[in-house]
Amino acid sequence: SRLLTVGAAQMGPIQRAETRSQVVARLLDLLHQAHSRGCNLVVFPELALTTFFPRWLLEDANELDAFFEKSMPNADVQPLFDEAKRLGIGFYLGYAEIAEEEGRSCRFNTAILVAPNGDLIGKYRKIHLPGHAEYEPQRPFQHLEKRYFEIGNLGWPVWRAFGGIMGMAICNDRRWPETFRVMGLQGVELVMLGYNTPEFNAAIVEPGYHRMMHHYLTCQAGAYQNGTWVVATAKAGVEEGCMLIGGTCVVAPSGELVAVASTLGDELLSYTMDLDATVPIKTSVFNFAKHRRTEHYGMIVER
Ligand code: CDT
Repeated sequence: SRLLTVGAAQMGPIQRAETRSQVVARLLDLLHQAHSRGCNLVVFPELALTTFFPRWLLEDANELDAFFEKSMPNADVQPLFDEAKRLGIGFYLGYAEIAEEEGRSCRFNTAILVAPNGDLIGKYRKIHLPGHAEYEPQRPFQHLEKRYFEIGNLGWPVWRAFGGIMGMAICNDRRWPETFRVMGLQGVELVMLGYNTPEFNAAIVEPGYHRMMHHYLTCQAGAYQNGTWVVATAKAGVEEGCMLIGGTCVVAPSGELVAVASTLGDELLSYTMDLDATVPIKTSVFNFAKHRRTEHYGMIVER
């Protein structure tokens, strides 16, 4: 067996007035709980350093830039890197990134994976950006991810770390089977995913319980169909008047939910997983080499 104890560090709401150092203090508290439970790795949420700012139209560039990190780590976040290194815990952290690429400033919705010794293992930039690019007055809350972020340009790599094969995704990515399959084709054994999912979806009329059902459904399907563990970590609760679903969870390669958070606040969920539990699925029903029929899949990338 290859055992790995993972902490899913759910966060309650982050209000707009909360400073980075106040947020980092909360992350440190969750990290200490993870240490006391023997975690090797902690998964923090999407955009874990700020409130979910795409809910507002921000036309002032300085106001918008204040939600982005120009470097990582930076002075505000360094205490998290230092303490995680001291405790020997790796982590996934979601944040808004401004990067200088080919002479221009690009904004991404980003997650990084940091090793227990503090080294950066890898970076992922969100590919499936939900919502819209223009202000929509009929919405009680905007969802302007298509305005504020560029489509991630790093694909879905996997990394050999923590004794297994690690992958990252962010929030809306989980609803797309391609996200999991691209990593599954590379043998992924643990997909880490942070999310901010509002309870109310202005785009369609649906029963409220569908939001949580679709969250579990997609994480469980992605796990099972690729024989991988999934750790999905929410930012939850009422943030600036907008309710974010919780539902932080650990899903086994069988597709079973094996751990679920019980609150809508800061809560450390921990679970000891056996990365070898991926093997029975990967070598039987989803043995890709044996059973995939790629000659019939062309339409998936042609359309
Ligand atoms: N953060 C994020 O990607 N949230 C989306 C909301 C979709 S509704 C516009 C999600 O898929 O949960």
